[in-house]
Parts: sequence; structure tokens; C-alpha cells
Amino acid sequence: MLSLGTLGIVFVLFAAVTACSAEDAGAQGWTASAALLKELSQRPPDALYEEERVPSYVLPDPLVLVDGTRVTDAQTWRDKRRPEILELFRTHMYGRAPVGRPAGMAFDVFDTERNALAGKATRKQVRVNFTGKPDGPAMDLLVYLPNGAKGPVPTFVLLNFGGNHTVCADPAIRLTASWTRDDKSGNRATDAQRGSASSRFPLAAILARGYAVATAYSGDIDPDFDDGFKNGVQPAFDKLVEGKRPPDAWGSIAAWAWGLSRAMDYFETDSDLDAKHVAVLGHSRLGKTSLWAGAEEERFAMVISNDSGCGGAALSRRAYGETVARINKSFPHWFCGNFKQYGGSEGELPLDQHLLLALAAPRPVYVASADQDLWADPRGEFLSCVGADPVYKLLGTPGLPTDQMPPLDHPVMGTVGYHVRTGGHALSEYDWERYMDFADRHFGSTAR
Ligand code: GTR
Repeated sequence: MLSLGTLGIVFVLFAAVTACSAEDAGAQGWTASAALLKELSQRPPDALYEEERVPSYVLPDPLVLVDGTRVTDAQTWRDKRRPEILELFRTHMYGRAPVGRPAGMAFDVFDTERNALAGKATRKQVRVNFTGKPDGPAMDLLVYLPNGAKGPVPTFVLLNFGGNHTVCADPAIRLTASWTRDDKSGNRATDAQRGSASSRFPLAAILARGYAVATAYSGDIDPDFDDGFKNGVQPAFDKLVEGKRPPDAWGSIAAWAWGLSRAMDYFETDSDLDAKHVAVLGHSRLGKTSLWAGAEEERFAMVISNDSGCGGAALSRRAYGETVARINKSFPHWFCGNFKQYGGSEGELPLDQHLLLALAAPRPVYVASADQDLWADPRGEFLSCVGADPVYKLLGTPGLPTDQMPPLDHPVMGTVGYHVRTGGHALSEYDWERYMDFADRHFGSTAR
């Protein structure tokens, strides 16, 4: 266990870092705006936003086994510490998903349009039937890939919040039959919603940079409300113990992450897509999901979380903004039963979120925050990156280029990347452009 100061100067060990650039060296690290802090202190919910009130805490050391042995080589990380940490997250936080590709799973490529988006893209839609049974749970995968690519295309995969039809106004996108969050439309997908989330999917910019984008609706995998896991994929796969779901049974985040692995199963069958260069990305609750997907699924070559906050990239022990108690109350279905006991006692958790980032190592991982999004604790998200860095260094990668909070709109990119950008809780084109810079750097922009 290592001590941390309340102001976030962390990890005395492995302090060797490289300055990001001469320009950054002189610039001030980001701090929350005083005006925003004042405003937040005057409105509910009552959450901790002042750095001075962050409790002092001790983070589990990523390089010490539960039995106290220090991890000093890559093999011990790989064979012992990584599996141990994965098990901690499965047991105490996200729950345990079924292992591997489900027997009977079937893909139906029901749409291939080589002249989509005014000829710029090929659109594919694939029904992924998880059990292969006609009435079993299924998700629709929507893929746009740039036309004229020289070979298989590196791909960003992300879930969406409202249905595939919300990501783009393309009328050929099939409406989901699943429950949706839009209660004004009777919780159904409608034509009127087409393109309503397009700001999160700057398709023209993504395609122009030579990347494919694949998306599926999280609610096809598990509808996002607490119904005791009667709908979604869980009932088709759950193994009850004495008629009950065990306290480490998979919650919604684990189910969504599992769905992303099934998307990867499909990519491996599609020669247009470069399954060896797939970046898993997600925003907010779906950013918590992309991090867990990247931990459980090593076929993802890059892992990106956008404004994922509590239960995602932010350190739980800081209890800043959204807390474990609060998230368990608002969204009890996101995590497993065992996680409920840690509300208000984050220090008892045998893990924290820097360990989740470390599970991506040595693959590139990128964490992004937004200046106005204090609910998601930008500093806590950065400190998670700092906390994961020793693992990246042990594995022989450059890791995170600085242990100091970068200035606003100054991305840092090593094997671990981070930025805090101007603006609020959103997945913006600025975020996408940085993720593509990061992918160019690690996947090689000349590969296409
Ligand atoms: C909020 C929740 C966050 C975040 C966000 C979202 O209400 O408190 O943890 O996940 O929703 O997913 O948009």
C-alpha cells in the first residue's frame, strides 16, 4: 500500500517522467473553476467538490500481490497479479460474465450498402443472436467503414445510449425493438429520433481519417433500468445458486462489456475490418463499460474512456463528485451485489480504479475528462492514470508522460494518454480527434 497526499501528488515510486513539451512545462495544470465550484456548492446533490476536503487515502499498490509479495517482473504481473486484479473486479464490482464465445451464437449480415453516406462509406448491419435461438437476446451491430481503404480498416467500437438509429440520420438504420430510454416515445425507438445523438458520432471526420466505426445499442444487450435482471442477456446465461443470482453475478456494465466482446467475435469474421486494431471506446456509463471490456477482453488493442467518472476511470477513494454510495443508490443494476457494501467505505475496497486502467497494460489506454464535468472528477481520473503508470513502466512501455495534471486542452500521450478539455459532459469531436491522434500513433497512420 502506498500513501497519497490529498492534493494528488502520487506514487513516490516510479517518479521518472518526461515533460510533455516545453510549452506545457510553463503552463498551469488544470484546476476546477472557482465559479463552477461555487455554483455546484449551492445546488443538489450534496457532493464533495473541494480538493481540500478530499479524504486522505491509501491506494492498493498495483505491483504488490494480495499476499504481500512485490511484483518486479513482467511474467509475475502476467501470471499472478493481473489475474488476481481481474478476479477482484469480478468479485467486488462488476460481477462475473460468462466466459468466451457462447455456443450457438449466430451472425446475420442483413445489410451491406457500399454506397452509404453519399458514397463515402460502406454500411453494414449485423444481427448478433447471442444464443442462436430465434427468440433469444440479440443486438444489431451497425458499421460504417471508409470506401477506398487499401486493406482491412482499424476500427473504433462503442455502444450507444439510444439505439443505432440515433447515431446518424441514415434512414436505412434498423430501429431497435428493445426498450429505449425515451419515455416521451413510450420507451420505443422512433423515426423522429434518427440522428439525435449524431454529435457523439462525427462520422465524416472519422471516415476521413481512415477509421471504421462500429456501434450497438447497450439496451439490446441489457436495458438500462433496474428490473432485477429479468430482461437483457442475463436470464439467458445466468446460473442461479439455490434459485438466486449470486452476489458476484454480472451487472449491466459487465453485460454491456460482454456484448462488446461479441462484437469483436464478429469483427474477426469480417475481412473488411482489421480485428487486430480495434479500439474500444465509451462515454460516461459506457466509458465505465469500455474500461471493463478492455480489461476482460485482450483482443481490444486500445482502450478509451470518455468522461467515465465513478465506477470508471475516477478513483473511488477520493469520494469526489459522484461516490460509490451514490452510484449504488441511483444505478443499483450497473454493478454486482457485492459492490453495495462499499458505499461510504471506499477504503475497504480491495481495489481502486487505477487497477482497472492497469488491466489494459501494455495496450494503449486513453482517459479523457471535461472541465465542467466535476461529477466525474477529472483529477481523480488523471490520478488513476498516474496510479496505473508503474505497471506500464514495468512492462517496458513509456507509460504516462507526466505525473502532473496537464493544463486544459493539453493532451498528453504516451502509452497512457489523458486530456481534460474545455466544456461539459459529452463525447465531442475534439475528443474523437484526440483518440484518432492516439490511434494513429499506436496503430500507425500509414498502415492504411
Ligand atoms: C450519470 C451518472 C454517471 C454517468 C452518467 C451517464 O447520471 O451519475 O455515473 O454514468 O450518468 O452515463 O451519462
